[in-house]
Amino acid sequence: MSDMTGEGDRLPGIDRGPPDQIVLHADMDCFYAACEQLREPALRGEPVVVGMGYEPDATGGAVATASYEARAYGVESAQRISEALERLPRKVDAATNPDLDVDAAGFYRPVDMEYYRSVSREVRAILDSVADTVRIVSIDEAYLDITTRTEWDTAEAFGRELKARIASEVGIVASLGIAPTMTTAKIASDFDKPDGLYIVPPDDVRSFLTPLDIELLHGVGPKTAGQLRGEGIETIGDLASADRGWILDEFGERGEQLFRRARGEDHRSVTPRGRPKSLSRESAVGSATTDTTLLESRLEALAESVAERAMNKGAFYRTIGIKVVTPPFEVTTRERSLPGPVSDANLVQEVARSLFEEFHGERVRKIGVRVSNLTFDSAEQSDLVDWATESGVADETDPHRMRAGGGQSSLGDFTK
Ligand code: TTP
Ligand code: MG
Repeated sequence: MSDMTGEGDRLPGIDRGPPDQIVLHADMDCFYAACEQLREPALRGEPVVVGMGYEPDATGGAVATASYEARAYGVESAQRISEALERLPRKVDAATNPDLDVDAAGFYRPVDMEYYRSVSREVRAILDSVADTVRIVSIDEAYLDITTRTEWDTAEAFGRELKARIASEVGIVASLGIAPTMTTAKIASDFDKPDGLYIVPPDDVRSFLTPLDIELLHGVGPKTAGQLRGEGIETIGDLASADRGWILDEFGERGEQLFRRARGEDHRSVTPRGRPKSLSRESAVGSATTDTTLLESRLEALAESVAERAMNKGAFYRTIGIKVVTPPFEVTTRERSLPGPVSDANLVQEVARSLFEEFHGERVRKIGVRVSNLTFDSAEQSDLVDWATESGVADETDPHRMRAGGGQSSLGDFTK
């Protein structure tokens, strides 16, 4: 489900994400190979392949990554080692085999995760020091919220300085993208790789995205790309100007999300991993139904499941909401805030049922439950019991249609 909060006051077509957000996406160049070159300076500037199974007696194995010098020979991540060796023989083999050219050979090294993790931690310490919030995505990739740390005019200098710090204090190269949204920042960090630094100020987002291949859009894998290409949609711009109704028919709610992202709209803000802004569960009912009993029991199960997830994460919530989808794709959300943070499955069920009352009799094809306004400190839990009768209860029912792209996506396709 998407982020339901604070979105009702923006006009269509001019919203580019949370106001004034500056997002930096960092992705290290050929990370494992860069680590090997850091540890073994003789490898710098050389073709280096990191992987398993290249020893003479080994049979299987794949390339984890290759230095850019090795990529020039056609070696790439996920390739079979046997294929990599055909393109780029090992130096040690070339030295003793007169049929091989030692100048067109490379260094092969096994994967050493422990070492790469230690390098990653050094990079993270620098990232933490220059950002308000850092979301770690993988061992070599992170999003930074740098909104209060720079301005658009100084973003490039900020990026240059960060790259220089990572190079001098750790000794590896980071490619950076800076943009008003996470989607665009990620594309930007890849755009100028290796040793990249690419800034996309708010006014340039649409023109930056328009000519790019559809597959560069976050959430579009090879399968979706194939489907889109079959319809003549090759670029992000093609998708942005495609017929919205057709996209919804073809891809459902996910289509709505992709359509918005293609148009440069992405409401996610950078949150640290493991500390989501909301937790949600939703479920489609076979074919749309008006059966209140069935829908309520579905809603209760979802409420219980969300409450359990929150409890497992040690999260307390102050806001409980529901999402109701009526055919074809009309999404409505309602939510209610409590005076203080709680963790109580019965309460989630009770509020969800009460919010659902206004939909009794409507045909519904999908429903969802969401808790938000999360806190993770148990000391903050309110001991409030009968919240509903307290005078401080606010009903923050949100009449606006839910927007795609925020918070916890039930589609799970934006963590690619
Ligand atoms: P990536 O950032 O995708 O790749 P990279 O850092 O090697 O190269 P670049 O960013 O310059 O394009 O992945 C980070 C690390 O994850 C990579 O160094 C090795 C590992 N990895 C694998 O083990 N298998 C894979 O298929 C991929 C893509 C990466
Ligand atoms: Mg990388």
